[in-house]
Amino acid sequence: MSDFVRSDDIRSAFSAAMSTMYRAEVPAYSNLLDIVNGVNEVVLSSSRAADLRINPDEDLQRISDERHGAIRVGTADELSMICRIFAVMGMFPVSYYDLSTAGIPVHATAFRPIGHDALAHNPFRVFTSLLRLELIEDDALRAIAENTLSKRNIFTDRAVALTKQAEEAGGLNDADTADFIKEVLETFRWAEDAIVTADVYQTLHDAHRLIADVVGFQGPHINHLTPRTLDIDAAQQGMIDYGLSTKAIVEGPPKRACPILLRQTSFKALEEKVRFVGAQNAGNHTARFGEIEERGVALTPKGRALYDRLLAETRAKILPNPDGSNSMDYIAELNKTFAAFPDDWRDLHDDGLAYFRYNAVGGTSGDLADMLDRGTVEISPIIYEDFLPVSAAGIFQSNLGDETSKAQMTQSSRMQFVAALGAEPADEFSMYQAIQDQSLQHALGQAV
Ligand code: OOG
Ligand code: NI
Repeated sequence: MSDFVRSDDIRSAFSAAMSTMYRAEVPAYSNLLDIVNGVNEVVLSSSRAADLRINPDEDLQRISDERHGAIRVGTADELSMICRIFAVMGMFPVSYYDLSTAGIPVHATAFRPIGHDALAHNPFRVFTSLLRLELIEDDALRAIAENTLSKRNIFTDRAVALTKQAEEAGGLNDADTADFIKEVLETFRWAEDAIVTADVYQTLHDAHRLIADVVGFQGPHINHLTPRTLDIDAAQQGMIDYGLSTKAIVEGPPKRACPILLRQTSFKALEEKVRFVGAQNAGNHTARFGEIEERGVALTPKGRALYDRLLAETRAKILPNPDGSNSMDYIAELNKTFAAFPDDWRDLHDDGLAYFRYNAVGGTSGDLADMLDRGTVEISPIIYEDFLPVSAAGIFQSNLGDETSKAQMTQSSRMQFVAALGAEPADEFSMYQAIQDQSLQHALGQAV
């Protein structure tokens, strides 16, 4: 079926269209892109680029591409349709994230490409949360929310029809692809018109801000798009210099020679004008924000366990105040605790803490360790493509809470999520492992 557009190309085009739309909707996002691109150029032309071991065939051209966005849907039907739409773009659900442990009434997955080639082509991903209505305690309010959601349709008829067509025929041609992108974009577009009255909005908001954001509007507007920076500390400083009000600290691991997992920071949500049903005057809603991220090497289960332990240890000693008043102390403690995490590519590799790709640069055979010592095989980090599910707050809360009942709740909510999605999310570790195994086979095949 050579006249079908490759799903990788549909995803790239969709990601670009989404970015263009969001740039027009949220001008500060444009500024953020400029800041990040400037920082990336500086890093790429410095000696740091070599130290990062960026894989040239994989990462160089994709760094300035969009990295991730996020939406929140309200019903199982919405989630399963989104799943089918993303599949047309070669994006599949990976991992399950339970955010209720951090006091947020949603659970989520990330739709993203899988496999080395698709990721190298365009790694666009969308963190997609499903509201957990059952966590609304007030029966009357829950009924209002359910009723409101049951009446909305977040997809255009044409988007649904083209998705079915793609599923049945096995793809979309050029013209249909253009149409598909345009129609699907409508689901992510911001619309000022709320679908509830100001009173209902306020009651939903009082229950949880996020409930008002999901239930109050016609669709799951994209709430942020996050470019990838190669130096988040420099980019954060750029945001501050530009006058964007950023979060006090960068989330995740500390600054390191060999970056691991994911470090993120954001600027605060915009206050936007909305029109509530039946209201004379405009109201306000805050939803959309800007975020940047620095991605490092994906960790193995052993590496991840060490990361989780060191972060929990740090947070048991000091929690960052939202106003930034103890940021310096927090960062100092984080650095001190993470001194226990090896910060050298070869150590991370040899200790089985992180995933790598192998590249044969000289023809040889023998022991892998020898080849690495001699430099005939080189390693480059496999970049982490997923998310850090339980934020610091979540880790802290689970330390306080009743572990057993939490575990049970997580188990049952996961099953609910999988049923809503209509698919089992893939396991992130096994996918990194597969990429590593494949590259080793390939490198050894070349090295013999
Ligand atoms: C999604 C938050 C998760 C990230 O980068 O960790 C996320 C949301 O706020 O809807 O995007
Ligand atoms: Ni994000």
